[in-house]
Amino acid sequence: MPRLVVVSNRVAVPDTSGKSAAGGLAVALKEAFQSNRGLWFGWSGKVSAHPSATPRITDRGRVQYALMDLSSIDRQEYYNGFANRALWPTMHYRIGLSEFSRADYAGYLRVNRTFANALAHMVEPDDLIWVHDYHLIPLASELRALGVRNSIGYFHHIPWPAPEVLGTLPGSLELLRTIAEYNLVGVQTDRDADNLRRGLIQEAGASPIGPDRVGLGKLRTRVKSFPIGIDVNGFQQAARRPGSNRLLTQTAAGLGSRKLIIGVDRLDYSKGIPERMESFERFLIGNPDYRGRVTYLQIAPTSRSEVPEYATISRAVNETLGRINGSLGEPGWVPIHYVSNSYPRSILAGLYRLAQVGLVTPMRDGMNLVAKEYVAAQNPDDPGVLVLSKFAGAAEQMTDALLVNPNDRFEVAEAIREALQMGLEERIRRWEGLMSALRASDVTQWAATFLKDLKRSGSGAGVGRREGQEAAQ
Ligand code: ADQ
Repeated sequence: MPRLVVVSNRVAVPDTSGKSAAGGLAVALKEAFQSNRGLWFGWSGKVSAHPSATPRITDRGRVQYALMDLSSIDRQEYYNGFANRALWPTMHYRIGLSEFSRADYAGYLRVNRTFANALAHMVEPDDLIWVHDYHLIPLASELRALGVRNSIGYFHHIPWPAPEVLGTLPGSLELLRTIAEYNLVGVQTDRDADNLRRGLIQEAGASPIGPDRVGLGKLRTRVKSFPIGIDVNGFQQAARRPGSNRLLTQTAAGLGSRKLIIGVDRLDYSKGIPERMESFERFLIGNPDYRGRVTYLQIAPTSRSEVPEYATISRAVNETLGRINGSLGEPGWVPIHYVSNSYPRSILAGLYRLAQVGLVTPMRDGMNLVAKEYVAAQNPDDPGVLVLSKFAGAAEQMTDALLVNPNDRFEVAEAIREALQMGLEERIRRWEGLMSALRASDVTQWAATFLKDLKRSGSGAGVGRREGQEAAQ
């Protein structure tokens, strides 16, 4: 079995008892790491005045964790800057929010080169290398320049936009050329795969080779969708025996005969939280008999607080929340409850199960795991209804949800009404359809399928390397 080398911006190191970290990727890789030796490489999340050029190694059983610190300028330019102020908004079709700076872009390329230099020394000839997400698009190109011939795959967790949108970002042509250095590129949906292939062909001059391969010079790359899933059984079990905490017990006790609508998101403008609150407001205005009979709980932990656009969305959420609760609330009833903490999976699962409606209305999302978690957590005999944005990647598989355009407050308000009034028979029929979609691609299968395809996508020797380039090893 070849060793599996995973590279991601952040690394989930298990604690000393060997207990796995809870993140989605950690769960996805658990099985892969059980059958293969493994190395997981990435940023420690820490800033240091003099970061070392070599990683700190932590051994946990068969897996080594290799962590790099960043300087504060690296964090600013690579992470807060190009990745989160330029790439993130552009990839989410928000070109008006994209802030490009040459210094940030140079920092992004510099950190990718630093990571490649550190990783290249650790790579063994048969290793299978799997790189994750938009922070690290140029990594394969930097590794190839150092003579690394291994099979290298990349999975893109966020949307890949149409070429007309990506093309607005300076540097995007270079990114397209560097992505062609991967043997396999995975995206969340067929639409993303189509967008990326079109970008490679129309902008970077690649030629199509069969349905999912393109050639650029001597490089051959497969571009395919691998919709990410969740740990379906784990979530179901957690929902049957939820943990206990104040939010869960107070929410359950405070509801009485009221119905619950739930939203759970990182606080991010791509998630459409103020727009969702306005849709709920529209629903209450159009259906006054529901006032006092339904509560909307929004859980949204703060994220990326150093990036200015995230302070703006935080203000927008607070203003919208205050306005709606002020104008529509009544003594003894607050329409929207808002909390900004993170909660363990067992608590989230319990909250999902309490809610008659899961309101998942991002303006744009790579996949959206909350939609899947909400469905998995439902009581099969009395399931709630998922209202899902058609701009979430999850909508491609979850066609039994009530699919909505999150920009249309009236349409979302109408879907909320339909969800709250839906009869048991239809709820069960839709939920069963959604569960079979979830089971068809759970997170362990997702990782296994990607790795199987990566193994088949070429050894890397002579494939995916620049013309005339000599191997350094
Ligand atoms: P995210 O943008 O973070 O992920 P999402 O897919 O919804 O979006 O995943 C969020 C995860 O965080 C879920 O597992 C959720 O349970 C958890 N979470 C949210 N709020 C929480 C809270 N208060 N406490 C604890 N946990 C909380 C990116 C892309 C997505 C893509 C994923 C995976 O933006 O489109 O689905 O990666 O590829």
